[in-house]
Order: sequence, then C-alpha cells, then structure tokens
Amino acid sequence: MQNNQQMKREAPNILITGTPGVGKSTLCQQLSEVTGLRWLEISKIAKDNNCLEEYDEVYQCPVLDEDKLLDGLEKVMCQGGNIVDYHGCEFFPERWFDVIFVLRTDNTTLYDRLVSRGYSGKKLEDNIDCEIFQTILEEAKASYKENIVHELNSRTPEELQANINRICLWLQEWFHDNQNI
Ligand code: DAT
Repeated sequence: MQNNQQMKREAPNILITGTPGVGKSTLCQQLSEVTGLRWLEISKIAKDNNCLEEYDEVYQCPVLDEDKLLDGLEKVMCQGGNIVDYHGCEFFPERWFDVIFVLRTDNTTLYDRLVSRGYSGKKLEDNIDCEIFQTILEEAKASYKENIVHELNSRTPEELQANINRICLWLQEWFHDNQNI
C-alpha cells in the first residue's frame, strides 16, 4: 500500500512548483477559488511565521528554516485539501503530495515577467538559468514518483485556463477513486 493511501486524506494535496515567475501564484489563486482547496503560499507562510533565517547576499533572498516550516505545516498537510505553492520541492516530505505540477515558460516570457518584477543582475540570470536547465522539473522527478510529476506550460492566459481545467479533472478523478476512504 502506498503512503498516500495509508494517510487516508479526505482531499488530496497538490504541489504547484516551478521557477519564480512561471505563474504559480496566479494559477494557485484561481485554482483555490474554483476548487475550494486551501492555497498555501509557502514564501508568505515562512515570512509570517519567522521561518526565514539570515539573508543570502549572493542569491538576494532569505534562507529558509526548513525544519521549522515543515513542523508548522504537518498538521494541515495531514488533513489534506491543500494547494502548496513554492519554487522548490525537494525538502517537503514525499508522503505529503498526491500530485505535483511543474509550471514552465519559455525564456523570453520569463525574462520579461522577472524584469517587470524588478529582478536584475545575478538574481535575474540565476532564475533564467534555472528555467533553461529545467532545474525544478529535475528536482521534482528526483524527489517524487515520476508518474505523479506533470509538466504544464504556463505562458499565456489560454494555457492558464487549460491548466486549471486539467487540474480540476485530475481532482474529480481523485475523488472518484478515493470515495470509500
Ligand atoms: P510565480 O508565483 O511563479 O512567481 P506569478 O503567478 O506571480 O508567478 O506570475 C508572474 C507574472 O506572470 C504575473 O505578472 C502574472 C503573469 N502570469 C502568470 N501566469 C501567466 C499566464 N499563464 N499567462 C500570462 N501571464 C501570466
């Protein structure tokens, strides 16, 4: 029996991941409205709960206290019904997730989005490289069973809508398959 089945969640946990700027928050917000699932914006939760340690000057971002964050999320993740939004995935417990969606864009689209967000220099380059080398997709495939990791293009409003539809369909199937839990 799989870990996920052992946990008997009443609703699944979905991880939406990808390079900063690929459209995670935009998708999660709309998905949460449509499905009623809880959107867990990990960066915001970490900030609000003092899970950020010293500032990394090279990468221009704070360092995450992963253990503290994970401890704080354990209860709500065991309940199920969460859409987790974060630009990394390897440090979460594998048993937390029923499905992983990795959002992708082309470099030009991502560049424009990150520049309009105010990114420049090394931070901008590192994030573009992260997408070019599909770092997060590889991380997801290395950290979870490959058959639950799905790549979704997230370049246009049409693709955003298609992704919402696809995830809603996946949810329906999950509830159908798990109705006797
Ligand atoms: P992330 O949460 O991954 O950092 P975001 O949701 O904040 O990304 O999106 C970054 C920008 O791109 C924001 O201005 C909204 C826009 N955007 C997101 N998804 C899009 C899509 N599918 N089509 C067009 N623009 C999109």
